[in-house]
Amino acid sequence: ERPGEPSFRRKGAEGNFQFVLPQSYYTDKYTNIKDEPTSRIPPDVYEIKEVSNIPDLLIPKSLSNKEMFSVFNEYHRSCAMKLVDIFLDAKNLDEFVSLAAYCKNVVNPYLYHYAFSIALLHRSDSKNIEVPSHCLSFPQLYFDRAIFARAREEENIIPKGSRDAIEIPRDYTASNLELEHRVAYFREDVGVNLHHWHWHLVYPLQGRDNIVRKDRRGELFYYMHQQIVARYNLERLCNNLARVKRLVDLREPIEEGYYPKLDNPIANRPWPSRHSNSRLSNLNREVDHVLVDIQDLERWRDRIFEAIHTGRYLVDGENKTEAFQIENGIDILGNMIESNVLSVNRTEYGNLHNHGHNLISYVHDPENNFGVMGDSATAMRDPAFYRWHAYINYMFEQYKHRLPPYTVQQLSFDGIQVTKIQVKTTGKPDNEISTFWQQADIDLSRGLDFADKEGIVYARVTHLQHAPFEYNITVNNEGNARMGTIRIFYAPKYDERGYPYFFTNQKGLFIELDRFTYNLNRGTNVIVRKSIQSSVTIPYEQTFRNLMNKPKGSAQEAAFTFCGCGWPQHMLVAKGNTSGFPCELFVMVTNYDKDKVTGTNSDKNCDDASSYCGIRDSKYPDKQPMGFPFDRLPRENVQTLQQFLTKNMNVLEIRIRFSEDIKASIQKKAT
Ligand code: CUO
Repeated sequence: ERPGEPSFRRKGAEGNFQFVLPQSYYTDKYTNIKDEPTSRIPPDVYEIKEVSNIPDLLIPKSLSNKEMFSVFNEYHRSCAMKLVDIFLDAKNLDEFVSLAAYCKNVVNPYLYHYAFSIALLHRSDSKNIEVPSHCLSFPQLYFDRAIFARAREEENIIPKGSRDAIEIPRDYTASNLELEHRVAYFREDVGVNLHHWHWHLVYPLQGRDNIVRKDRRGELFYYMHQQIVARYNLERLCNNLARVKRLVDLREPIEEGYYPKLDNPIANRPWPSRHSNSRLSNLNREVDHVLVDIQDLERWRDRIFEAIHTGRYLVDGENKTEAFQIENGIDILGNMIESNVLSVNRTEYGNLHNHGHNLISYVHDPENNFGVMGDSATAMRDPAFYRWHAYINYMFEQYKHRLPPYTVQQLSFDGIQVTKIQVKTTGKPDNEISTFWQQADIDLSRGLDFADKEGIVYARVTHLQHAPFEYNITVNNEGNARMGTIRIFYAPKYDERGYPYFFTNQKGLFIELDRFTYNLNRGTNVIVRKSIQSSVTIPYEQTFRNLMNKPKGSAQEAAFTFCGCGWPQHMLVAKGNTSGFPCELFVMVTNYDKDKVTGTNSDKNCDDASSYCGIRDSKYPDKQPMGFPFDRLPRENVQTLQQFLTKNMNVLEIRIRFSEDIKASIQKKAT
């Protein structure tokens, strides 16, 4: 990239533009480049106009160019949101582009990328512009640091056409002798981490109302992270590990160490590691404006529990309390615990979840640079992430368990019966899902400074994959034609000891696989639904194909670059095991008349993964509480899943069978 070139491309038939900067935009260090002849510039030229008012960047610039930026740090966020405001205030797209180009080399590059991406997502005139892929801009945050020297070597020494993709071994952070490493393929998956980075981009913690105040965002914070913990727990059970332990006591040593083996592209040094049994400490990081004691977190936690258990919270600045209402109590609690600027009372309930990230991220040395838990792009790599979020989830559960159980009537859909469920995979026995390793190649060249701008070097990653499958669901409708919502979840059938679960223990392990509406005719309906249609995932191509170099301006390029938020399709189901890991697949049909939400938009380009990400510029498309029907304790006398079922639900035992075969999928020989 030429310095100052904004990292995005305008989409459309015209293809890509090369951006030409006004001379005055070049900072001193690039003076030699600004005098270069423009003949190097290809024909599609977009000339950036100089803005008449140079923005005041004092606040964004106060974070140095060599410091890593953290979304969990309030001061860093304030710097970024100031820049977001500047971008949002640009009168039109040309002015926005011009401002973006001006700011690119002036402010911290990581902060810039974050602020620029938020502005792109939230300006009405930039909806058709792709958000730059985080993994292409900062590959160091996603791939083993060892490959970058090799990538440079390939690019320098090996001529185009003869380069091979650089394979990243699956065991690069440890080996399976280290128990926690058995689930490293989940924690370190590129798609999983991209999803988490993207989710926090769509739901920033502070900023203007149209950025922060999104429908049920506090509830979605709870639900999306609850599902991550449920998915991680299932993955652990498949690998003979017990469910993750909550980080209950902030003063106990944290058993799990973590060695990221990643480079920090901004600070230009490796990410710090955490050795086993490290203890959290109070933080006093003057430069990052972080001053927080463990005791602060304990106080906020206790106050939040008091609010949960009394069912009332203290209103900010007033000597009165308000009750959590059944309709939005979980949303209020989500904002409070996270905590974002919508929190009802930050003085009283503080900044619990974010400072948990901060405390853990500085554990190795409270006076040094933060570790992977401090960045939403890398946090999910660390076993401590799941311990902290399992604890946060426990707080939400405490609230949910105080709500009245759903009655049989609330759960039922009169005249509707789910009579049969089948899961089919081509070439496999019925009701078996097949998993294996797959390899994909990712272009590293965009995020690295290669001398040869045309050079491409691929990293070859190995990730979990499953064979595509379909659900066949038979539903009997005794009434007239009507619309139903089909909800599909699954959970492990047996616990760590091989015993069946009590419903109260199993309900938190249910993982959403899909939710969709279906027009039910009178009589028998056979609903066929494919795994790739899932409402929790984005397509495989969106994770991997858009990480490859595509022909400029091609249809392929246009198709996969929107909205990166969504669980990656290749991680839809857990790994299982070689003998066929038993799970229970649950299907429920509910009445769409009660589920439908007025005022939702469909955004065909951006609603693939609405269950975990919502829909852009729209209300959350389901009226039921997120996680329904597993979010509350069951009615009296229900001890097992079978006892919980009403006629509009059914359960099927499935097996997930893993094979060690490695299949090649999207592989490109580098050119
Ligand atoms: Cu996503 Cu703690 O919120 O990482």
